[in-house]
Amino acid sequence: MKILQTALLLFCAKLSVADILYYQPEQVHIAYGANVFEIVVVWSTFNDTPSSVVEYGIGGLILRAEGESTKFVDGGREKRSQYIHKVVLKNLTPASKYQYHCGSDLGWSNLFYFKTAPDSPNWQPHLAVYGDMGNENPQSLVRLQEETQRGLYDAILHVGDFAYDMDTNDARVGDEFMRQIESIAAYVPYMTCPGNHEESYNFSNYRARFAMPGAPDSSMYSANIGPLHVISISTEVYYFLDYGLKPLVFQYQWLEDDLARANLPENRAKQPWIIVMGHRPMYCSNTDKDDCTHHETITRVGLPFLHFFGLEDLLYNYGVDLAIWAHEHSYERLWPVYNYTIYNGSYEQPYVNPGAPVQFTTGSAGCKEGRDTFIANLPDWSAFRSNDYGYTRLKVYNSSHLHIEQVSDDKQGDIIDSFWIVKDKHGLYPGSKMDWAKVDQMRLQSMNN
Ligand SMILES: *[C@@H]1O[C@H](CO)[C@@H](O)[C@H](O)[C@H]1NC(C)=O
Ligand SMILES: *[C@@H]1O[C@H](CO)[C@@H](O)[C@H](O)[C@H]1NC(C)=O
Ligand SMILES: *[C@@H]1O[C@H](CO)[C@@H](O)[C@H](O)[C@H]1NC(C)=O
Ligand SMILES: CC(=O)N[C@H]1CO[C@H](CO)[C@@H](O)[C@@H]1O
Ligand SMILES: [Fe+2]
Repeated sequence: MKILQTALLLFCAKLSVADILYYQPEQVHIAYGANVFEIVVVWSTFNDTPSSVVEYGIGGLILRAEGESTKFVDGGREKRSQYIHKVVLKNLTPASKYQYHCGSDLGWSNLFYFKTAPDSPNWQPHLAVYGDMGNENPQSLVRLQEETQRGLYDAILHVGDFAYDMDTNDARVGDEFMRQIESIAAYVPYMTCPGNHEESYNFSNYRARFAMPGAPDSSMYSANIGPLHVISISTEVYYFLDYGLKPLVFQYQWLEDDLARANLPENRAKQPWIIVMGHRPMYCSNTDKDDCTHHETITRVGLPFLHFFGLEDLLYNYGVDLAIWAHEHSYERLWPVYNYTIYNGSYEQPYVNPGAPVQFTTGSAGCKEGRDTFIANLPDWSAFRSNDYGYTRLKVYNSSHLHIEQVSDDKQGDIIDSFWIVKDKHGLYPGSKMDWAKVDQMRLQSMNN
């Protein structure tokens, strides 16, 4: 009898390890779908489940949506695999708190919640923004957890460099990081762009784990978040040229199309604020040997000699309001600068109708590489810099006022820098050379759709 019991126990134990335990959902995170009333729920299981389900609703789990899973095999030696499930929740009711859990009949996640945006032109989205956080030494995480769960933010922008690195230790570091950020990313849309630490195996960990809106994959997309048109790009296509020029050229053309479309009057009226986020900055005054410490950043001026595909001209010509970068493990705010010329006469009253895109770098959320230092002299285009650990808060008040502040983790959450961008009107800068043929082309395209 005893032997039979033990055998049965062993059999069950074996079953549970192989067939039950790994059906349990983990690494839950959400993102905006095609619009802010669509939420994409993403999670992982180590064995596949017959279905991928989110049960959700306002005040109870009364609704159900199904999606699908994709097998992801890491490129490392062990070829570890997992199943990444994606379910899109559509037509959500505005300004509502939804509860949800995800999984299948073989196992459900914890109960989470998110709040949908109001369906109003007066919505004032409030975002947390940072890059370079890491699985080890994620300095800003605890404050972000606290503030996210207290409902301070509508969404988060993680500007590249996630886990250091997601593929490390056969992608176990990626799994650990995704578990770590569940405490924020399961509650507010976690919007991303790839950084250099995501490069291994052709950015496959990044591509597989995040589900950003738009085609063809999570490395370039745009999202309308109330009055914001947020464009996310990969600066890495300029640096890892062993993947060829095709990704760079494709992205450049996609970006110009997206900017032209965003500038159609009917679109710019709804989303006056155009923000571009990418991992590596065009300007920086750090001491490390990065491209931005030299004069000619490849993202800024384009390919060597030919100078094709430079981003600075594109951002300037299409009236981008704000560019956000990371990668340097510090915070640095710039005066409105174009081609090393500052387009603002008054340093005391910054950013009132600035004559060029405003930009800042926020890559100090932590990570095991620590802080980056600055060169001794403050360049004239640099307005403020600090290498305190921390992150940025961005809040849009209305079509004329956008506010940004930098939180220091070293100083217990104190604000070490804050500024307004104030605009009477959005659109082209005095010297902008927008390609109007491109805009017309986008107009035709949008009419045909
Ligand atoms: C990298 O991945 C992209 C997207 O999946 C693919 O189109 C491209 O061909 C890949 N490049 C290489 C060199 O494998
Ligand atoms: C940028 O500045 C450089 C050097 O001052 C100049 O040669 C170049 O023509 C400028 N580019 C543009 C697009 O104005
Ligand atoms: C926009 O918001 C700012 C900051 O709250 C406020 O001072 C300003 O009056 C607002 N403008 C309009 C047109 O509501
Ligand atoms: C507020 C302010 O000083 N704005 C200035 C920004 O830069 C342009 C171009 O140099 C000036 O004309 C504005 O007066
Ligand atoms: Fe980086």
